[in-house]
Amino acid sequence: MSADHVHPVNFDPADAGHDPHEPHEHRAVRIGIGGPVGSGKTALTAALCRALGGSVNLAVVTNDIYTTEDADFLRAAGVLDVERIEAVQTGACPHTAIRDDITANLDAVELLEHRIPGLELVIIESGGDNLTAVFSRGLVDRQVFVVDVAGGDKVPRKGGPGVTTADLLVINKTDLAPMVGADLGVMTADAHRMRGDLPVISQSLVDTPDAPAVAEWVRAQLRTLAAVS
Ligand SMILES: Nc1nc2c(ncn2[C@@H]2O[C@H](COP(=O)(O)OP(=O)(O)OP(=O)(O)O)[C@@H](O)[C@H]2O)c(=O)[nH]1
Ligand SMILES: [Mg+2]
Repeated sequence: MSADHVHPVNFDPADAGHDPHEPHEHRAVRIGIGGPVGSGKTALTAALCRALGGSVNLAVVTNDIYTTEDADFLRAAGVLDVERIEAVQTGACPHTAIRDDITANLDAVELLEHRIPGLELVIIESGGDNLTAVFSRGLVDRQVFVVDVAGGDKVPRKGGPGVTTADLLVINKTDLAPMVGADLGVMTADAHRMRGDLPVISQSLVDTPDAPAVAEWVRAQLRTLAAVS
């Protein structure tokens, strides 16, 4: 796919003079959030904005196939100022724009870095995709993979690079476990077996709307990455 078909859709005319490929000194930490359709990526992104927005200078890039639905949701939720949210329309399978041709996402990140002085963190939400979709390490410094309980307790043991290699696996919607007959003990045990020492967080955004455990993990990544840069 060419970059002509994958583009940030809400460029502000005020950014028109900006060449995203121009070298610049400041680079924000980039954290990708991926996972199957409807697992709770946008809800987690909103929760992180609420939890971290007061103390971390952050922005968000959303990816949707044909719409700007997720960016629209975040704007409407009022979790961030609108100039801190950029939408990329992938026009194809979401993994294309986060793994194969990351140009539009890089452009969106660099636009935000240009627009917001001292930007520390950019959260990039992938479009919902299957268990094989992961971010290029050229796009993100860390990646979170979100699966949900409603998909059944078999999901972690099905594996795939998101489940096995993401820097953090989130098992979301634990409040729904009794409704769908999912065994959280099995999910957690399978997740740890598939991932070795990599961390797993189980959460419900109904019970803990600000995702405190994931927010703490993000803070730890910011400290680690700031120390090595
Ligand atoms: N019960 C429950 N619902 C949740 C939880 N987290 C998210 N949801 C709901 O699940 C639905 C899908 O959440 P989204 O955040 O839109 O999921 P997504 O992964 O961004 O979806 P796509 O971007 O379309 O792939 C929404 O109705 C959320 O309100 C949770 O922990 N518990
Ligand atoms: Mg979403």
